[in-house]
Amino acid sequence: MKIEKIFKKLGITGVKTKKSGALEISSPIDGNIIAYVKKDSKASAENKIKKSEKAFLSWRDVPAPRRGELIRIFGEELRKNKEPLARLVTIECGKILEEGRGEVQEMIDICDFAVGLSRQLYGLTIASERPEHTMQENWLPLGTVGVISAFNFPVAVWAWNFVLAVICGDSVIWKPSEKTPLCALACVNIFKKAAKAFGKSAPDGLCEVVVGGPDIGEKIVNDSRIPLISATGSCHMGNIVGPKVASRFGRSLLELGGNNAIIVSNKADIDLAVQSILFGAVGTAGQRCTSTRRVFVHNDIYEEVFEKLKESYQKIVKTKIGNPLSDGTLVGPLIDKRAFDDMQSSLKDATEHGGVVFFGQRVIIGRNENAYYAQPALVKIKKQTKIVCQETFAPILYVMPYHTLDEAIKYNNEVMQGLSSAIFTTDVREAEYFKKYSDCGIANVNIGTSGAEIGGAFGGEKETGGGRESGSDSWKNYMRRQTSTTYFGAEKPALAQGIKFDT
Ligand code: UN1
Repeated sequence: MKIEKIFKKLGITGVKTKKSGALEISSPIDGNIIAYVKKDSKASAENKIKKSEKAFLSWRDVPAPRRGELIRIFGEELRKNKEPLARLVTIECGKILEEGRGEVQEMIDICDFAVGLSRQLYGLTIASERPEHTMQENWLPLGTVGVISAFNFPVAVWAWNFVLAVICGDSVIWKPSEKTPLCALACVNIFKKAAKAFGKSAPDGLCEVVVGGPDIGEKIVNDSRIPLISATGSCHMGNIVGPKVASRFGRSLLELGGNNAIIVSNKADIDLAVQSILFGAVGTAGQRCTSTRRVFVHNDIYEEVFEKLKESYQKIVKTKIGNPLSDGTLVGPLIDKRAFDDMQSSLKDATEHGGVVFFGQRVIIGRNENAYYAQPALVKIKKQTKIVCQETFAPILYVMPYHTLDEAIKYNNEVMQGLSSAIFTTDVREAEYFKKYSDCGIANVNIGTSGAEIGGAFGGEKETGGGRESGSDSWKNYMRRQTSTTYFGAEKPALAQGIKFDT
């Protein structure tokens, strides 16, 4: 499918002609410019915020199960547009088509989840200490939600936020990554079709997109008309966003960096472990926040596991790196030159601190000098050095030995990020012990660190930001909680804590 055809299918128009001041969007597949996308000015962003605010005021009055119906239709539209949208994801961010499709499927899944949830926005009834009083908790729509998303999941992470916010009665203003605005434009068009089919009660402005750099992001972040900012990206970005939102007493939901580890016990099924490590470390060219970056292998099996990993890496390096749209490719390009340079500098640092690096070099695909493909790198290293403790957003896997489980868990927890973790073991005692003491938001047993389902709450501790998105009770982020006490007696109501106040 040609890019023009994809644009047409997804209703993206007017992006082929060069405009001054527009974002130049290039595909990491070959480095060529594919579109020019107009940036928002402060004034146009202001208009969009106003539109979102207005949309919220009518949308909050639509009953939640009806709001769910809109998301049901959106899910249907996504099913119809799955292939072109998956292709656009691949073209704009470089992940392999299979993973592009997976990302759109993740959107469809969260729609289904949200539809059911739209009839289950339950509050509590609470026992009152006073006679003839009832107490309850009401969950009410919150307002306009600001969503800031990253290039590596250009559609799914927005969808987690968007569809939950919509069933909760909120409107959303979205600032996608500057690298992937086309995906955002496509999502808005798909949503518009759903809104049209739903009818008049879906107001304009439920789904706004602002395109631009940090200045536009800052405008949203600082705006007290936006009660919640949900931001996905680096710890550095979170460090800017979090305090700014806090300073205006807004809420933030942060999903930031990860430096995820897998522990391979001497009681592990080794082949199972190797398979999962590969997907976690090499999949998405190491550009997921859940990517596996560190592996701790029990000393008794360290050499064996390392050799098996090396063999698998060798196969991938030989035949599986290439155009992410082609069948059989497992490793596509890095997003840009900067990502490649960061990867190289981390590998250099690892070498200087006792690591032995296998693979990790640049690969030229076609004659594309402006595309940055890299062999996934495998690093044999004894200790967790400073660079190992940093998140490099590239396919680098540091493999280190351990002796006791306590030691391995200590290493797992030693980094500043706390997103995902996993253990491979057939010993239930080890598995449960690990789950109890891993300090991460995700702790898996016999599956890898990446590729979470939408049904669970997604996010992590420490510098990962503490937010929880997607499944479980994450919807509560998008509503405000109200406690309500009602007196239904006819006499003078009692005061709480037994206080007497007789006049
Ligand atoms: C991200 O990289 O920001 O668990 C999100 C996973 C995906 C989501 C990743 N479901 O790997």
